[in-house]
Amino acid sequence: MRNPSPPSRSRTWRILVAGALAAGLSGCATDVSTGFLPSDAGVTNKTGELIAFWNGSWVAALAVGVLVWGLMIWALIVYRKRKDDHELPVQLQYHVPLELMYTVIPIVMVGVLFVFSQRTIESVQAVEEDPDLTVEVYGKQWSWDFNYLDHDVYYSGERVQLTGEEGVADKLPTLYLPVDQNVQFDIKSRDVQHAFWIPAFLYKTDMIPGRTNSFQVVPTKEGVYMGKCAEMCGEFHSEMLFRVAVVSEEEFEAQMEALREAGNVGRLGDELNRYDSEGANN
Ligand SMILES: [Cu+2]
Repeated sequence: MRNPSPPSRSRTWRILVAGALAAGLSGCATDVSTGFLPSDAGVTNKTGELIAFWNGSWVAALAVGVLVWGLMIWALIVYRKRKDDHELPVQLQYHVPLELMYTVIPIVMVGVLFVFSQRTIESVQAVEEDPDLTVEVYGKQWSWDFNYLDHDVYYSGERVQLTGEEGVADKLPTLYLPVDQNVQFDIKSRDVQHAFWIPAFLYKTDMIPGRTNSFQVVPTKEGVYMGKCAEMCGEFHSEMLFRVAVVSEEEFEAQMEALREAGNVGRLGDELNRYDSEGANN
């Protein structure tokens, strides 16, 4: 006699399937057009092409997947072992045309992906001679220093303490950027390796002691975005957070003025680094 499966197991399955469906559907509801990236095409001058590249890669991968799965399923069904069939099927090892085909096709596919990747990287990494603004960012265990070089003012962040209380987000170090201006970032570290990441900008770069990594971006949409360290950098790595406020030019100038009035004049440079010129940590 067949044992019916216990009701608890079928219920578990139903819950799992419903959960997966709900997650899938709510995911679809957020934004398929951005490929579920935490951004949209208008956030910076570069998010549009990054999203297009991401989505294009998914479409290409899915097309290849469907073709391969289709061929596999077709072969499984058509060439399955039938009753009274005890002979080996035709063996095709050392079939040169076939082997050439499955060598050449993947090379062509990787080549196409390479060309599109290279084009996108070149465009995203492109820098102009004369940025509108230069911000020097230092990562430090476990916060951030922002030097607004053109205004000769600075902001020195402190570690966020995630105590579970409300209102922590309001106290995060905030990086102010004027909308529609080309900002150059000079990215550095005071101690160990960190990574400067603004998910909504779809851009992340390493902060390496003794090195400066630069990039430029034009934020094109006012708003407040989250930033974080994306390189495990010690005990309080998870509290190395900041906010990015993309504001109007007037608001930006007012914030620079506020820093000046608070006495934050000048630049917090390499003299505050924790390693010496040989790169050894002090
Ligand atoms: Cu860090």
